[in-house]
Amino acid sequence: PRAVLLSDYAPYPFEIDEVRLTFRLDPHATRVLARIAFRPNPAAEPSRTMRLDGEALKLLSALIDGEEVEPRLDDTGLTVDVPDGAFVWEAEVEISPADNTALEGLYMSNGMYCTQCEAEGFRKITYYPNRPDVMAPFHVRIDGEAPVLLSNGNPVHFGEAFAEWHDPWPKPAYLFALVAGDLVAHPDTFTTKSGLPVALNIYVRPGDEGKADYAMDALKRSMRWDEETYGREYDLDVFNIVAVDDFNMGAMENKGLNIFNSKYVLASPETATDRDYELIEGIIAHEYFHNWTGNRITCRDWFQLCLKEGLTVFRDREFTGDQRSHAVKRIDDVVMLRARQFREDNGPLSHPVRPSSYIEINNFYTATVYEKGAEVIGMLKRLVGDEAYHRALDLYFERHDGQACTVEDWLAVFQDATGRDLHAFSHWYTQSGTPRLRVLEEFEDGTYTLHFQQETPPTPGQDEKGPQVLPIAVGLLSPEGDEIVPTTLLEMTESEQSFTFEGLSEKPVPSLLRGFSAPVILDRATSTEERAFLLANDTDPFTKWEAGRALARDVLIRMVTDDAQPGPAYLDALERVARDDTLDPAFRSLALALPSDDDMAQALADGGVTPDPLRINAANRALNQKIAEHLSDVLPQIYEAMEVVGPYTPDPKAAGRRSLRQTALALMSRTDGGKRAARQFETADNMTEQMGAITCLVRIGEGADQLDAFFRQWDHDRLVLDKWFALQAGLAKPGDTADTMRRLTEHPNFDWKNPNRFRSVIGGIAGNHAGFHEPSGAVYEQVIDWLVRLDPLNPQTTARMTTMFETWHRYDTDRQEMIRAALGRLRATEGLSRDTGEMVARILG
Ligand code: DPP
Ligand code: ZN
Repeated sequence: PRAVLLSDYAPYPFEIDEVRLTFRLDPHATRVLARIAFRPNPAAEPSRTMRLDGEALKLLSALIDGEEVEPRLDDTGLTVDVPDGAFVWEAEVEISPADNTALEGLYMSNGMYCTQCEAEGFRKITYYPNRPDVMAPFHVRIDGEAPVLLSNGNPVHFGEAFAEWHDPWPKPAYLFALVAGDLVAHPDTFTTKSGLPVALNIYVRPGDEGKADYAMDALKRSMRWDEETYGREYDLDVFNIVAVDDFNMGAMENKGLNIFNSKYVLASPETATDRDYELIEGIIAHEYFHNWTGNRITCRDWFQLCLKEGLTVFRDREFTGDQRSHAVKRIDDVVMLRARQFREDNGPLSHPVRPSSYIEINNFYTATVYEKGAEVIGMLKRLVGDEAYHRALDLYFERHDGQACTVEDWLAVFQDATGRDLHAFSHWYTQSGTPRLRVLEEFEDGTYTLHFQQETPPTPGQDEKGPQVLPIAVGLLSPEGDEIVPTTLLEMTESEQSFTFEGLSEKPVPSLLRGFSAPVILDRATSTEERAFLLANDTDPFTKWEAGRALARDVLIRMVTDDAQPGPAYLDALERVARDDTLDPAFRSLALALPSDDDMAQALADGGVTPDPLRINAANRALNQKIAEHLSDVLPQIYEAMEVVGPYTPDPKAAGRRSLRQTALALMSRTDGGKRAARQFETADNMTEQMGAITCLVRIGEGADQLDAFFRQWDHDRLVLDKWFALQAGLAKPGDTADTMRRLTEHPNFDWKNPNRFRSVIGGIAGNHAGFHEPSGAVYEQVIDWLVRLDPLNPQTTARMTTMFETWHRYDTDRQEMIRAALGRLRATEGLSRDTGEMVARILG
């Protein structure tokens, strides 16, 4: 397969005035009639042949201006001669949604028709210039028996077994959507700031009624927030969301008809955890916010994916921060960024926020494009300030509404709105790798100097790196713990740079990279005492938490490398946090948690030590045990004090209390044999507490009866059963992991064709660091067996799962060889998909 290059971009030779589609639905023989009005694109080279993309389509007829034509067909589309000037293309194709297991294009899920067209699924529906810079209004007619027939835009006409929809907003084909099925609406209304009424509906399967209230509430809050924060109003008469059980991704922002993985819509207190509620809120917001950042202003080509994704992630983070807690949200996001994006950036899959080449674009919906893309926006906002940021965004919407844009357009808006030269900053989009930031300090005659040095290690295809523009937010504390210099932004642009603070009476303690102001790895030799001091005294919640995290990491490293025991400085500092009632419970819960085993493997590898997964896991357990013993007085008090009385509500305050309570329960379970957890399992009336209890039990090797009871209680609920599978996969003991995986995948409820279920087991194993890397390599082999099996059916999910092997270079030579051999076997599979082929080739390097 050939790589697509950013440098090869050329505009499409034709524009489209209107697309009219008619669907005659049938599971095995759906007919799609397309009538498309083309005319030459004045901005492109004139062409008398037209290329249309198409895959797995049976062409029944093709006409231009009413005359039959004979296009030249090939594997990826067709070419046809066209007249001079405007013309109308008409084609009828037949497709088989029931046989579409890739879940891309038009497919079926539980008897319901649905679509997924991002990035290039529309070419499996009809012949079309399937690229985001070709935008058109769509008129869609659906003929089908299903009671609910939906497409984008506004409804224009309904009748017996048909529906017509019109979407007046020109859009790229990746935003097309169609849904047909036996669905129940959860209706509501919203009135925009300008007074326009919008009919809102969330469609779910019969039986799931009553599980859409929270998503609806989140949607209305998102709509209001985008009006108030960005001045963005909704622009159609209706906004529909549909929950689908079989979905490769989280959700999709199709114009006026968002389609969601049901996992991110359906919730009830009995079936969803606090974390599920928070994800639903965030993803509903994310997809809604795409209406402006993605749909009204879209991407010129797929290299610009971060233009919509980085910005929309940034916007949904701001929203969640406003709805809940900015401090907690920032910490959560940094934990995720390090776990996923730093990990990616440190291995063979490292790529820039804007890649310059791909084989399969679906492989670039990555943590780098999304999360690092959002970090880049956050840095930009910090550098220009809040007011200028919003001025630039206003200009962006004003200048580019209705267009397909590039990163250059985005940066030009900031340059024009602020007068700032952003050339150096633009390297964040093109240079891959995580910068290492080294810090030395100096104090003399009342002057305190911070010397910074940055370096970005080589990454695939990029050996030489220049310095990045780093916004470094810094505060200074006096040795007594008072803040003497409040948060100040230092702007680093060179490889080496120093900043001074004058007029200080004594050497201060620096609080560096407040709010995690740049996505870098901070490297600074510091003492346990100083970290404990910052954990106790820092005013910035992120750096306060970070100090505790660094303490825990240092302790774990010494436990792994020197068999050291955790010292009192760490344990006492932790106890002070645990006892500090002035802190937000959600924050306290985060501060008491340890870095994951995967984080520790990365930290050890960064320090030149080959990580041993079993030792890391043993150290984690030993440290948790020590903490539990050290905090044995205070944990039961926390557990009692954080009880939330009354009926369950998913609000952030109650959720924060439950989170801290769960942290206490998890620690106490290390020393009480699971007594309290078993009691909580009996009495829990909500999934957060039920799941919390059973997790504690399984983690300490107990809970067999509870797992059975849980299964019997929930065997009818797909989303809850996913949790049951994921829990066992994620917490299997290293020696049992291969057997556990076999038992789970042989279970009658292991519906491996359902991406959520597949991910719950195979992804659960991937998250079980010691289990995945158990020394015999048997788990690697089993995972590969499953990827070989899934690939012909669902290349996208298979390719995504290969990232569990992206860190192979960290480990000892035995593991490296076993992983390489296992991946080699996948690579050699007859007929391997382009998706998986590209990923395996990149991972193996
Ligand atoms: N564009 C989608 C999103 O919202 C991709 N599934 O991220
Ligand atoms: Zn998105």
